[in-house]
Amino acid sequence: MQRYSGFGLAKHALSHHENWERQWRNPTPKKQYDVIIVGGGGHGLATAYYLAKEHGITNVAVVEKGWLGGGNTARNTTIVRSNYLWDEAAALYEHAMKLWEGLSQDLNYNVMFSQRGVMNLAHTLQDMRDVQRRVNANRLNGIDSVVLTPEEIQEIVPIMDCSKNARYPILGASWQPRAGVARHDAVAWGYARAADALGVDLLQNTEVTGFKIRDGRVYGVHTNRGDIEAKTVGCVAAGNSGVLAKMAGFRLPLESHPLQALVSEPLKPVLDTVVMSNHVHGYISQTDKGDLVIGAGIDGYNGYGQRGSYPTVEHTLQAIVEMFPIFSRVRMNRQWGGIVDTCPDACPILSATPVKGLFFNCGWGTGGFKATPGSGHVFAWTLAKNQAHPLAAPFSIDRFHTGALVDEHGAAGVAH
Ligand code: FAD
Ligand code: PYC
Repeated sequence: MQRYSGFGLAKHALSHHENWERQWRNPTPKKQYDVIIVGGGGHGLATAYYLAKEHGITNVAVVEKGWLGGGNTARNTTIVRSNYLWDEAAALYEHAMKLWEGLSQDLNYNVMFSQRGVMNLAHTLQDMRDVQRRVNANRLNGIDSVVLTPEEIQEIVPIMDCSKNARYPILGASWQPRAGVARHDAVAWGYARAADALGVDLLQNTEVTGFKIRDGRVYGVHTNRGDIEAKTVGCVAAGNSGVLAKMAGFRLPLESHPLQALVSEPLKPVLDTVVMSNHVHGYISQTDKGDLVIGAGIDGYNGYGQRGSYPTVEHTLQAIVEMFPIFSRVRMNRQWGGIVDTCPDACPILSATPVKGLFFNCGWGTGGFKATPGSGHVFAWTLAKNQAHPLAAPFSIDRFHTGALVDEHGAAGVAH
């Protein structure tokens, strides 16, 4: 990253932004690429970056209908952790965690990865049993995870009401110290800049409207800017994956739901970790700017609205204020929604499809931000070698026929 002296800062503060250097090109689509990635969110951009960097495949287009990182990448609450229950999921998310730990250096871009710890609260005896089971499973997989008592929780978060007569008494929590948050926009921009520098074409305002398929094999996409050919196409379109699968002539076992979040006015630093409660449907962290970032469980209906709704805000804030009475008079600034693509087992799909050469990376539901580097890394490998990466293999769509589901509802962190 560039460093500025005091004089440099003053010069840039007074200069006009028209002269700022662009971080990536705005190329005209070529007729043909080796690989097309549909979807310019964090996962699509990471896939393109690792294709170029690790496999030397640079004749790649990322085709994005809007602007880079404007989907769920820009709408999520940035929680990163790897404390999943089953070996297959834990291995995939821990692979991502290790990449997060070196990502700013790798991209030469500050993604503001902050390992401030993530706490998942337990409010009932069954919650506690689930916490203990998951923490034990995590430790067997070499993942840092501990069970906290209410006293230990109170020490880490002095402003939380941990008293026995709270409306939702806290019996304990799981705690992953290496978990935390990262800056979502910076993740998209860092991957975009690095992919562009390696020769990847980032095509914004370019919507895929259909697939060119002949004899059961893909050979390109139709877009609002004309047809583009490639023998390998990877779809990484989160909440729009079902729509794209339909265009290709098959169905995916996905449901699309809105998931909402909101932020408050900025406050002085009061909360230096992430607190989540699946039981009461609320979680909270504080950004470096001071805003409280608050999220809810998914909306209980299918939909493509990217808006917030008053009942969800009210329900979530009730839970937050019960846990944090200190926040009862904080004003909320903004609310929004994103479309999440949930699978029956709350795990992703990283898979070949019935159409040769066409692959899907989707189904991350409420929890894909944390997977961004790992998802891109293993999906790039899968596309480059036309073979499932060992960490991706358990997440093939075949599992919905064979029954080998990986049920991660308990670790999903957000109520489904
Ligand atoms: P996106 O960023 O949505 O990118 C997909 C892109 O595909 C979009 O830019 C879209 O415009 C593009 N696209 C779609 N259709 C087409 C088309 N036909 N042609 C071209 N382009 C197309 N996860 C966590 O791990 N931690 C969290 O704290 C967390 N909080 C969340 C909070 C909320 C409110 C929401 C909504 C989600 C949250 N998530 C969280 C989930 C996380 O945001 C997603 O799993 C992740 O960002 C998905 O990344 P992506 O790159 O696959 O999708
Ligand atoms: O998966 O940790 C998570 C998460 C937190 C908020 C939304 N998803």
